[in-house]
Amino acid sequence: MLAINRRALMTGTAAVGAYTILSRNYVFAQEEGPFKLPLLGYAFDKNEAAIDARTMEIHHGAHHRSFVNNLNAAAKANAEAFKMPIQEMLAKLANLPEGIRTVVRNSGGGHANHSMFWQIMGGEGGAPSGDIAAAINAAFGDFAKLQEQFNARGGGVFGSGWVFVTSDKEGKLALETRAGQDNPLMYGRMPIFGNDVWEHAYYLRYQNRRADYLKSWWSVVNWDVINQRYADAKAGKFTV
Ligand code: MN3
Repeated sequence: MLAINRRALMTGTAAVGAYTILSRNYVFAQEEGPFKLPLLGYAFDKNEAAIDARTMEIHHGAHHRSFVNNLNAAAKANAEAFKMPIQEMLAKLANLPEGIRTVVRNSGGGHANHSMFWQIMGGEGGAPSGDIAAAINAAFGDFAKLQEQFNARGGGVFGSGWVFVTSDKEGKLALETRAGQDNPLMYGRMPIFGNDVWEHAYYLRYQNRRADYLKSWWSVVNWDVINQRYADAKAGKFTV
């Protein structure tokens, strides 16, 4: 039954895009266009130590996909404006045509934030290594102090938003929180890593216990990817 449905759906959605996920009772169609939902790069249960597989699946397949679909719909109607890479659009939000600013801010920010989020998880957590470790010590004292401040700031976000460790071009790190799907690129800094504190990111396992989610999240961060993002930021090669 499942296989038949899947085949029918794959065929039936050819007009709106070849990419579909059939998962339990959920089917998510993807619009065609320049924006793609990035693959996770690991199984849905890879972050089980902090985030359950079901949350990962819905968060990636439905929440993130809706940002991608919104961007593709906007790009269809404003092809010229969307020729700019997304990191540039976010950095130059105020200069974009007024008619697309909101979709770029919300869905472009959401696409960038979540693309980062999947990349920087799927790891083993533990203590940071490499250049990022030294930069954390320089900016925050030590890793334990960063975690304490990061968790406090993330816990303090009212409603939906994010907590980030950001870098400037010189590699100086700072903590920042943003409401909604705002991305640090909109404020002149590069997000090296960060945590999603919207309820959809943690509600199934943690309900209202955001502090517990923030605490356990560190066990799945991927320091190799974070080091690569940090190196790209310093080398002027940062994307999203
Ligand atoms: Mn989210």
